[in-house]
Amino acid sequence: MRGRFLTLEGGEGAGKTTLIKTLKDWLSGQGIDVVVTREPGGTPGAEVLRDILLNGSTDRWSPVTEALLMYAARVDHVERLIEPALARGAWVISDRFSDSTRAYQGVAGGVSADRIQKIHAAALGGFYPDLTLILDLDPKVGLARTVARGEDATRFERFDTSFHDRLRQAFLDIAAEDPDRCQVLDALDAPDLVAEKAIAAIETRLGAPA
Ligand code: T5A
Repeated sequence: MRGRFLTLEGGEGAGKTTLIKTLKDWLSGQGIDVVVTREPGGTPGAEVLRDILLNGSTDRWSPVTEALLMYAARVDHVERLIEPALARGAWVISDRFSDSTRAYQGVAGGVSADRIQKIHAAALGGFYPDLTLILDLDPKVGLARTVARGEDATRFERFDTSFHDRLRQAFLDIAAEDPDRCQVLDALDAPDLVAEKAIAAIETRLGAPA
């Protein structure tokens, strides 16, 4: 049986990586083959593109170029890792996917939704996640969490406050446009509660893992 494709989305420091660890343990505990991955990245070629996308000055790439580079990485990721895993019955959990391009390069970066949709269709046809969990958080809180972590800021973390405010609204709008696929979670909750609500959403929307 084909596996399931689950994506986590949200602004900076929303808690995706933290939640993914719990979801992986929960699914593995039920005997499910789980593949955890991330975007941009996930395959050797896509990780090379991640490096040039996340490092350097904020104006290194225009939003359109970023979108095209994100999709170049995404096609490699889908063809070489995600599709083969789903075909063998594994569940794939990706830290970010196409909604990040819609939000970051689209709404926050100014590339029209129509243009991004055309890039998606040309690159991946009708390939979308089965379920997307959107971690909603005040960007000030999320960015403070990433600062507290002590790592160097990525290009995107260094964009201005209004960029991050637009991002938050963009993810909420994506969820409202596609309620069958997307579930919003309050990322201000404690990690255990976020995980409890995420598991409930997976069971309700995808059925008990088997
Ligand atoms: N991008 C990506 C685009 O612009 N377009 C695209 O198409 C794609 C795919 C990726 C960047 O690329 C951009 C978006 C991003 O800017 P990244 O380094 O992978 O860069 O950045 P993020 O995906 O934002 O990941 P982060 O690691 O910064 O954030 P997470 O994974 O959401 O957060 P996490 O789990 O690491 O938590 C951050 C801190 O908060 C704590 C954790 O312990 C950690 O210290 N924490 C909580 N604290 C309190 N309460 C909770 N519920 C907490 N959950 C976690």
